[in-house]
Amino acid sequence: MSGNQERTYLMIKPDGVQRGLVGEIIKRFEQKGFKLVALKFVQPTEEMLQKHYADLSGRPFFAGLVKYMASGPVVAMVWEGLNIVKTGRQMLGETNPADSKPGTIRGDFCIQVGRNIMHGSDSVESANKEIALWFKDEELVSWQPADKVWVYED
Ligand code: IDP
Ligand code: MG
Repeated sequence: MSGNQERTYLMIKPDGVQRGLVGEIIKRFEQKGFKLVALKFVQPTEEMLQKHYADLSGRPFFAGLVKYMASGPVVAMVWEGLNIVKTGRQMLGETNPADSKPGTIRGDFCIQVGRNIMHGSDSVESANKEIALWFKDEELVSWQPADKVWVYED
């Protein structure tokens, strides 16, 4: 797999959905030039979220985090592109919106860490794990964007 095919798992959290930010968030990744590989609108179970956030299970905010994340539907997505894990995190901003720069998603659209509207994988390894947790292989769509040669040098 070439560098241009790096993938990340992005998820618009229940507050992002409730606040009508789905289109705005997806637009930013589309406009950047990244490629959408999979997308679904789901009501996650607490069990899924406990798995998704397993690394944080010892943290005091874990129960509240799972409850918040299960409080409504989320938009689960896989996106692809050169350095997308790192760039995706930069587009999201810091975990705490208070530390996020204007121009980032969290910097522009939210205020508190417990309502930070969006998830993005923090490494290629966790991206692969998260993609496998949220999507079946056959849900990942293979297609060639028509603008590929205008986004990448080769
Ligand atoms: P990340 O989403 O930027 O990767 P993580 O440290 O992986 O940040 O935390 C996962 C999620 O847990 C955060 O996005 C946020 O929703 C929530 N969270 C993290 N720290 C706190 C906290 O101190 N209080 C409440 N929620 C938190
Ligand atoms: Mg994280």
